[in-house]
Amino acid sequence: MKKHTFLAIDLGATSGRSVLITLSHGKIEMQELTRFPNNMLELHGKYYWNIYALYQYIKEALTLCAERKFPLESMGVDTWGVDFGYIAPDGTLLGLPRAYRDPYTDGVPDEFFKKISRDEVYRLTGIQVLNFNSLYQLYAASREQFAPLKSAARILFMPDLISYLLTGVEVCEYTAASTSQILNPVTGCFEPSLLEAVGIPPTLFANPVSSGTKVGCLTPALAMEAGLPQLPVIAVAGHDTASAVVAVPASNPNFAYLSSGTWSLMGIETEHPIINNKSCLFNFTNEGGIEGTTRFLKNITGMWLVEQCRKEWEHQGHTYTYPQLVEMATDAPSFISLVNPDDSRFANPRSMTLAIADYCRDTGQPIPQSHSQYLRCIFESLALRYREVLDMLRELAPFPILQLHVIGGGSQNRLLNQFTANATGIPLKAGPAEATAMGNGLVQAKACGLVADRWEMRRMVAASVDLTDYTPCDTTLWQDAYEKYQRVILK
Ligand code: LRH
Repeated sequence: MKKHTFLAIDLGATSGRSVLITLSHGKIEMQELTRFPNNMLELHGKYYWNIYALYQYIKEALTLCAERKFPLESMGVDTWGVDFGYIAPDGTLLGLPRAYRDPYTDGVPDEFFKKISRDEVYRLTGIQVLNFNSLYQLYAASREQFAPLKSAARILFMPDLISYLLTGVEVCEYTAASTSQILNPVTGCFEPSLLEAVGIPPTLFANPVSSGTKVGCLTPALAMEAGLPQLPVIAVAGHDTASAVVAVPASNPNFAYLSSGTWSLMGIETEHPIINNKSCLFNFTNEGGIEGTTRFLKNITGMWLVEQCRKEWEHQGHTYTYPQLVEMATDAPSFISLVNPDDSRFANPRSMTLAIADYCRDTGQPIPQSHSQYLRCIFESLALRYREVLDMLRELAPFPILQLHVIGGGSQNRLLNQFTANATGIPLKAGPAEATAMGNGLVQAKACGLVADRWEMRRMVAASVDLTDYTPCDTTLWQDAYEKYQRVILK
């Protein structure tokens, strides 16, 4: 097989990167080209994404590709879920997309359920209720009379919006659209009754297309400025978690994954959506995967807790690398204080350390006394929450779960991996850390006929990266800790 090279643009809610993915002789090579920050922008009490800055960073990556003469076959963009931008009838982008941590959706789901009940919304969409889902953002925007919504002719989800800036072509890619809670996973279409309840016309959304569809080519002006030919842009699995799941190095379906980044997404891949009373009660979601699969999963607040503490400490003059943070936690005493990572006070607090301290005080536990103790508390609590969610998943899964794959940046955290294996009692395989960018590149490879399906992609991933196995140990200690955790979260 000759070499084939693809450009993956992977945008997360705290940083973005451009990565070169090269396939040759059944193996994948990766080269990170650029990495750049992605920060929410507060403007007059509203929170936005600076999409113009993101566009600029992507342009710089394209220019670099031209300068270094990389023989790109195509490019693709994946981003975090749920957010979107508004496009005017003449094609103009109507300002900056709102950021999902903008508190404009606080309490909005309950308002919306007065129009259509929570159970009915879940029955129609199979999507977990999170106040920031696009459905509630649109309802909040409509109640706010948000001007861009009033003037919009089209709504584009983040990956599609970036692809639109690059090509001038509007598409609606399925995996990204599936996170909105407006799409019906059984019909594959936007749900008219939900759109009506929000008070917006169905024409605002294009019909969803599957991952791997060609969007178009770079606009002539952009291609010329970057010094590239008119590169094809592929609608990859636009939702970053969907791209990550593509690159789970599994050889059979009996696995669960934990995509570990700012969020921890724990779930399984299924042939059909699972929508029943229990999945509704446990608030599990049925997001779209590639090849018609369902990503049946649950959001868990992940490295966000660490990222926010780290930022705070940096402002106070203490800068730590990730490996340092892990080392600090390793040396701290175990099981002093535990928190529920998904407690709402951790969603967007002014100070994460104060929020953790408050939680410990309110639940009658010692307040962490050092940075190391905060970190230990976070990592142990995450592992215990993973156990809780994996137990729910085992109840809901149509097959036995025999292996947990931890993928994404968080899979490099050896301490947390061991804690997770101990807490869940399941064999754990860690890697690849750059699953999202790999999945992005692999869907491009499939679009040009180089790979047959996701199982071939996964074989290639397994053959190309170093994976680390973790075997559960100290299980009695962790069982006791889990019982303590359960008492704490009930307080
Ligand atoms: C992870 C993620 C997750 C969504 C959240 C908004 O990056 O895409 O799957 O729920 O961001």
